[in-house]
Amino acid sequence: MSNEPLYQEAAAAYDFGSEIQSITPYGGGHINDTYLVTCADNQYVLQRINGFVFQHPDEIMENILGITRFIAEKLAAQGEDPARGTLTILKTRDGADYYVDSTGQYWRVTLNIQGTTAFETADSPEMLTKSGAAFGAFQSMLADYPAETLHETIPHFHDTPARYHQLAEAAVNDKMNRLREVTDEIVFVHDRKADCAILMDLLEKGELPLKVTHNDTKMSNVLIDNKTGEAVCVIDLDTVMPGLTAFDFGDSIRAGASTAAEDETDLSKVHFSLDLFKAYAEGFLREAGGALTETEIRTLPVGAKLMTLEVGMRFLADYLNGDVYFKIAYPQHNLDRARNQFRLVEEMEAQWDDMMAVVESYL
Ligand code: GN1
Ligand code: MG
Repeated sequence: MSNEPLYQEAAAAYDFGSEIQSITPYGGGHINDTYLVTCADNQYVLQRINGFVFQHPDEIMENILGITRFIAEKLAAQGEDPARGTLTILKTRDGADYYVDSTGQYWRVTLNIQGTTAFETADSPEMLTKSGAAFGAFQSMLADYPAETLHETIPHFHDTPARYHQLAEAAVNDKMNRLREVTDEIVFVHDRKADCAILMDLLEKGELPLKVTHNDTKMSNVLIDNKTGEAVCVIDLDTVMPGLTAFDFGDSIRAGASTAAEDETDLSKVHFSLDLFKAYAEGFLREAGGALTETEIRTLPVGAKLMTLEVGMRFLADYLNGDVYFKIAYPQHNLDRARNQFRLVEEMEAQWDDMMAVVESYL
């Protein structure tokens, strides 16, 4: 075995149609390793699937192939270009949908959608309305997808009480001896323990329907056209699974309706913007609203609060566990992210009645 970097071994498994000019790290994802492969005639995205986070990468690829084919057919029938509107998986030289390298890690390649950008936060309310419409349309398009064929890529992904439990376990174990630094944060979460169960309880009682959802609808998972500002394509399909509409709406709000990046440490800059919330709701409900029940619409703000609290708990648990899940750039990164998300939760609570009024105007 040579000691060339693994991404080069992976790239060599593909025929890109023209000579590779460069392979460079790409994007801001916290989980997979992503590279942009620039060739003479085209660009591709090469990704190593994180095998710690995703225990069955083959099942992920099966999900993604099914979903992208389904969406591609619908786009083609509407006269739209599937190569821009959804991800296209490139086959290996051996005709496989992914490559397993000499160390057993999984790689995949998609066409890079040219002339687009993934934004960490929205530039304007209009951008948020467009990304809301894109995620709303994504959910509508998958409304008749055979959900029973989807693998659950991460079980209990948005089961907030389960996430609470994982945090409690991390605190009890206190592997890194960091618990003493985070007592305020633990109290913050504990005070909201009852809230964690709101959505899962409604699901269990049959009052909220299970849908095919994206489950990771942050702003940077929709590509925006550099020229027109239109939302072109929803990406990062690793967590498409059965879920609640409130998960997708809520996760977008968490990321998109904040005035600062997810890891901004100056908390005086971190605000929940009701205007951005309104803007996203407008786009999302225009595209998905027709199919939603009254309870689904009324629980959208709960989704926003719980997705924010939940990922804050996940960052905090990962900090306590020694940063084994999310990529970090410095030792306190996960703690800073958690504090940032909890600040947003507080701001949402302070603007709760206004959030409710926005969604109720759609009933
Ligand atoms: C992770 O991979 P990325 O960066 O899109 C995480 C999401 C979190 C997000 C927080 C599979 O998403 O659940 O909301 O970080 N994905 C997984 O930025 O855990
Ligand atoms: Mg992701």
